[in-house]
Amino acid sequence: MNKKALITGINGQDGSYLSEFLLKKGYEVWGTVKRNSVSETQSSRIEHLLKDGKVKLEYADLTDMSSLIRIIQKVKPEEIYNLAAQSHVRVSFDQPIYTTNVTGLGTLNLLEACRMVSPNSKIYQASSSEMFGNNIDDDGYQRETTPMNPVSPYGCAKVFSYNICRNYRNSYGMKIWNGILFNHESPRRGTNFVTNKVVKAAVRIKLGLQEKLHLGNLDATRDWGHAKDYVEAMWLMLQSTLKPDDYVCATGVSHSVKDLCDYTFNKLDLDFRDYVVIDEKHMRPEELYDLKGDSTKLRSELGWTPKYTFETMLDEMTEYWLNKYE
Ligand code: NAP
Ligand code: G4F
Repeated sequence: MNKKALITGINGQDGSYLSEFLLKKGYEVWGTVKRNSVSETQSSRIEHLLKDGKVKLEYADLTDMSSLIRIIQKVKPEEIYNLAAQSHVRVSFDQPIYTTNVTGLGTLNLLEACRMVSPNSKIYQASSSEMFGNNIDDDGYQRETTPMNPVSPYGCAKVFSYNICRNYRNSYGMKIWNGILFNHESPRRGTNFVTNKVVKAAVRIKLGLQEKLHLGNLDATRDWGHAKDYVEAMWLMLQSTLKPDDYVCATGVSHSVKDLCDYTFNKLDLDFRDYVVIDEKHMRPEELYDLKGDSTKLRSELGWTPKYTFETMLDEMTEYWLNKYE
């Protein structure tokens, strides 16, 4: 019998890559989607997987525990990947209560649903480097032991989820892993996150479809990896024969938003300084300045290695937008 996996937020960037990854491994893949008035939108990233019923979808919302109980009861999955969230940091300042309800309390709804109807399912929780805030160890990295000091409503909600997962693991012996993932991107990344926003705009400028690119803080640095590499890390955690644990997943290399602009525009024979406009609208009330992760634990205990670099990832994203417009 094939193993069954349930992915919350299956139509997100990570959900779509994880579905492809698990299907290749022979899993029966189930996913939850949030109802949208435009039905194409609610499954746009996984349209290619819906043909032949490869992936099975159910409506559910992290804020509606009854919907979670219903689907977990129906599927009884061996593995649950909790990827659903209001995942945009800037938006979390505009919608702090909604973000906390979904990204924080939503996780508790899922844990309770699981404890009631499928306590033996293994659970992956999508924790985030945003939880560290501006805390950095003396050697310049963040790792599993770095104290958490979130600087956004999103970060605060993720810290709650991280802690409640550890609490349910310790209190009830539930098999729960926190993957503390640093930023990961791809052509499927929402275009309101900085990487895909920059790449899409650079291509449009090159093709004469756009004149300027409005951005916020160019000095912030991030450890950017590729989502395809990171979904493999999620799966590796749930296959571990060691006790359930928390793992940082990162490339260990960081770049500034300025470096990102420089590399992307240069590849298209453009100078970003001619096009980028600094716009207060994209600044955050509190900024997380620098992220660089040490994933030694994940690499040494579970054998994870990323295949993409910052440059090969941006090349793939540029190629995607060029093909799309040409
Ligand atoms: P994403 O593209 O924003 O996908 C999030 C998914 O969650 C979407 O399918 C979204 O549906 C769904 N969702 C939103 N609110 C929901 C609700 N109330 N109930 C059920 N589903 C809901 O995010 P991602 O980049 O794939 O990230 C996956 C997870 O990893 C998220 O939890 C994110 O916070 C976390 N994370 C991401 C990164 C990163 O760099 N990508 C790093 C660390 C952690 P709609 O599209 O219909 O809104
Ligand atoms: O691309 P971003 O919006 O990603 P951010 O805030 O780091 O959050 C992402 O990564 C987290 C992991 O650390 C995830 F948990 C979270 O779900 C999400 O996937 O912004 C990156 C940096 C920030 O410093 C921001 O201030 O880029 C800066 N930035 C500058 N101009 C901008 C812009 N960000 C966005 N989104 N849009 C701009 O115009």
